[in-house]
This record gives sequence, C-alpha cells and structure tokens, in this order.
Amino acid sequence: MQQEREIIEQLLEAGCGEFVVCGGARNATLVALLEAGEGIRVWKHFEERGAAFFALGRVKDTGQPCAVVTTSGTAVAECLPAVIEAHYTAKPLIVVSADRPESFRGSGAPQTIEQENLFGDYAATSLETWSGHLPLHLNVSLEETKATAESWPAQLGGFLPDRLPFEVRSLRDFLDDGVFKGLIAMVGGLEDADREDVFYFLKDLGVPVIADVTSGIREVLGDLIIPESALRGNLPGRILRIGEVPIGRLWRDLEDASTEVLSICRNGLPGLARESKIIHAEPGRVIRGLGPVDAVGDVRDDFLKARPLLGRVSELLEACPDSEPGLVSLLSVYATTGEGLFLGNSLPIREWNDFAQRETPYARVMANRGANGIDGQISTWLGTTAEIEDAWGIFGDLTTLYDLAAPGMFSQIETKGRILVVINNGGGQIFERLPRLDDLTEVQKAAVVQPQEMKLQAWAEMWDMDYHKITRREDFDDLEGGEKTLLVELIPNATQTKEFWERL
Ligand SMILES: Cc1ncc(C[n+]2csc(CCOP(=O)(O)OP(=O)(O)O)c2C)c(N)n1
Repeated sequence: MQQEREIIEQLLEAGCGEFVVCGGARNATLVALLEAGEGIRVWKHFEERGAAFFALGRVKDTGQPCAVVTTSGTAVAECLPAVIEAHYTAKPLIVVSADRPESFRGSGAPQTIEQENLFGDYAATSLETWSGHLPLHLNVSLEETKATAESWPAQLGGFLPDRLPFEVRSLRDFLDDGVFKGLIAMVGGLEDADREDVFYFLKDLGVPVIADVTSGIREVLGDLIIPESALRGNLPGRILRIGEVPIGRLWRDLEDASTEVLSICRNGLPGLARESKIIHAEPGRVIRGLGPVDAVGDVRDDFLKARPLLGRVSELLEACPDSEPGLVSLLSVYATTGEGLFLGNSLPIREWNDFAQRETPYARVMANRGANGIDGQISTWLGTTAEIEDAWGIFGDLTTLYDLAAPGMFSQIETKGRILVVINNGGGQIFERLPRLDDLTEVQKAAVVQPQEMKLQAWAEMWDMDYHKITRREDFDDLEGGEKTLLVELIPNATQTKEFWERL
C-alpha cells in the first residue's frame, strides 16, 4: 500500500492529475487508492488499448499528462500503439503497469511477462529524468496484499516539461537573401497554442500556403491557400513546413525532389528520410521570436493558375453529389456547427483536407497523425472531447471495427450533441485508388481492401446510440444530434464515387 501511494503521489507532484484505470488483481490497490484520492480525476475502462488512446485524447485536450494504469501481463502491451502515437506527437502519456515481484521475472508464472522497458525507445522509464515531451512508462513490482484504501487528499503539482531549445536563426536564414522566390509554406497539424502566431506570420509573409485542416487555420487564410495539386510537376525551390507532417501526397513526393525543406515542429523529426533542415521547437514561439516579416510580393502569381483547380473540384462535387467526396463535402458544412472535430486516418482526413468547405473554421480540430494508425481513433476522439457537447468525429469503416469497445466510455463522458460518423464504403477504399495496386487481380486486391459487410445499426443498438443513415444529399436534412450519441452511417454512392475520381 505504501508503495502504491508513493507512486501516485510522485505522479501527482509531476502534474499528472488524471488517470484512466483498467482494473485487475495486481493493480487493485493502485486503482482503489486513485478512486479514494480527493481531487484525482479517475476514468474507468476495461480494455487497455482503448484506455491508452483515451488517455492520449485527454493529454491532447488538456495539454497535461494523463496516466493509464494497467495490471500485469499482456494488459501492459496493449498500450504500445498509443505510446507510439504519443511518442511521434511528443505527448506526455504515462503508463503505470503493475508487475509481479522481481523474483518472478523470466519464470513463466501466470500473467508474468517481461514488462521492464517493454516500450523500448518509445517511452522514458524514469520520472526523475523525464523531459515531459515523450511518453513515460513506470513499471512497479507489487505484492498481492489485501487491497484497502481510505479517502485521502491529493496534492497536485504543476506540469513542468523541459523547455524546447529556442532557435530563430535557421528560420531567418531560410527566409533571407531573396530566397523567397519559389517559397511555399506547408502547414500540418498545429497545437492550439501555435495557431494564432502561425496565422499572422503567414498573412504577413504572403507566400502561397498548403494548409491541412488539422492546422486549424486552413479556413481563414483566404487567397493564400492553394491546392497541392497545383504543385504537381511544378515543385517550388523551397518549402517551409510548420507543424506536423502534412497529410497529402505532395509531402511524400518531396522525398525524391531537390526542393530545400525547413521544418519547424515539436517532435524534432524531419518527416523525410532525405536531407532537410529542422527546428525542434514550438512553432508559435519561434515565429514570435522572429519578429515582423516583410511581405514577399507577387511570387504568388506563379501559382495563381492553381485557383481554377479549386473551381474544377467544386464543379465535380456538384456533378457527383452522392459520391464519397460529395457527401464528405456536405458533411463538412454541417460539422461547422460542432464544438470539436476529430478526423480519423485514411480517406476521411484526406478527403476532408481536399474537399471540405474552406470558409468557416472548425473548433478544436484534431487527429492522430503521429504514426498514421487506424487503431484507437474513436477512443482518442472520446478522450479529446470528454467534456464538450456537440463533438463530431469522422471515421472509416475498418477504423471503426478496430475500436468497437470505445463506446464503453459513453457513461463517463458528455454525449449531448455527439455525432459519430462512419463512412461505410466497404473496407479500406484508400487502397482501391493506389496506382501501385492496379495490376492485382480482383481476388488479390480484395485481400488488401478487406471489404466487410456489417450492420452498423446493430452496433448503435449495442451501445444505446441513436442511428441515422445517409446515402444521398437529402438525408442530411433531418440530421440532428440529441442527448445520446448519434451514429451516422454514411454510405456513398459507389458509381458516383468512381465517376468523380475518373473525371478529376
Ligand atoms: C493499425 C493499422 N493497421 C493497418 C494500417 C494500414 N491501413 C491504412 S489505411 C487502411 C484502411 C482503412 O480503411 P477504412 O477505415 O475503412 O478507411 P477508408 O480507407 O475506407 O477511408 C489500413 C488497413 C494502419 N494505418 N494502421
């Protein structure tokens, strides 16, 4: 008991006041003590993979650490995907795993696995030397003594991550000496804290911008925005990337291009396997440090031919209204009424990026783009929006199948106005359009696409969600959230979707 209390107090002191507990025999005292701690925020989950992603969502929402508490054995290993995601997005996700006493290690005794350092390079293992910018794994060997816990007052300390280095010179050098020629900015996902600084900087600079929806500023940059298709075969000399790795194809194409790239990002990773420059810092802080910048002038004319491309997309969206891009485009208008928007990986985030409305910004737009996994998406969304009404989340069908237990959290979170949209296009449709797979036989391709036939309405019933099906534009008319989560199954018209892509 003493040992369990100590570890909780150390975490509280380090600023971790939220815990997602997955109960078991070995961690029962830990769980009970957390429940008994006055002022500790405790979430309960029965499934560790979802719990870890939910905890990651809490970190994303609050900017503070959140710990998932597991029992021993494979329960700990279930946290690996979320830890990896947290690693690549530099988030303070903590895993506290109860382990059997040291003498059991290597014995093969029940529920005994090698838990020490299970997450390898993805997590720090000492609270004393933890930077606060990465996940932390604390593995505690515990005896199975009788579990008891009495109410106790918890003292929460402040979360004080190490400061990232401050670096402005590389950015100034990159922008100086007439290098504006051919400069484009690419903005990936941004934290709330960075958005305003990045917005004003880009407005002042006046260069063309490719901004992801997860930047939160795509809808307010007006004429500066160009579609990335404008750069196909017309790559600029320099790209300034700000924030997370951009979503679109263009970033991958840069791998083989001679374009000079400077990235300013919080995880300190270049996002390209070839040579490029990097500033490992909070983008907003670097930009504030740079001070005022001069507008670049008319370089943008090079890219003005890009604007008709946007017009052409609008025409096609009108011509194929019930195609997947058509329905996503209309959905994007409805989602502006929400208080939060979470975009699942694969096509939802890509199609949103390319075809969503560009006039009204979204509140608190988020995604998991660290490792691009399709797992744990709904759980992360529930974590990021646990306390807000009118939260919207958009997910693919296979992505949804990964996280069917996520709604187990509904009873602990806000569900009023919550809209869970599943784009049910029959499997991993992203693979249908991969040119690399064109020569596969139907059977071979199906093994990649994995079409599934499932009745989502039954899933809605299972977790007491309201249900609404959309197969055409008109079905949006009576789309309205209520007290319970509303599951919206959006089934695009496959013929129109095919036509859309063929004509684009
Ligand atoms: C955990 C994980 N497994 C596999 C993949 C590879 N993958 C990327 S997209 C995708 C298909 C996603 O299908 P769905 O959720 O239906 O979305 P759609 O492609 O139809 O938009 C898969 C399997 C991944 N990114 N993450």
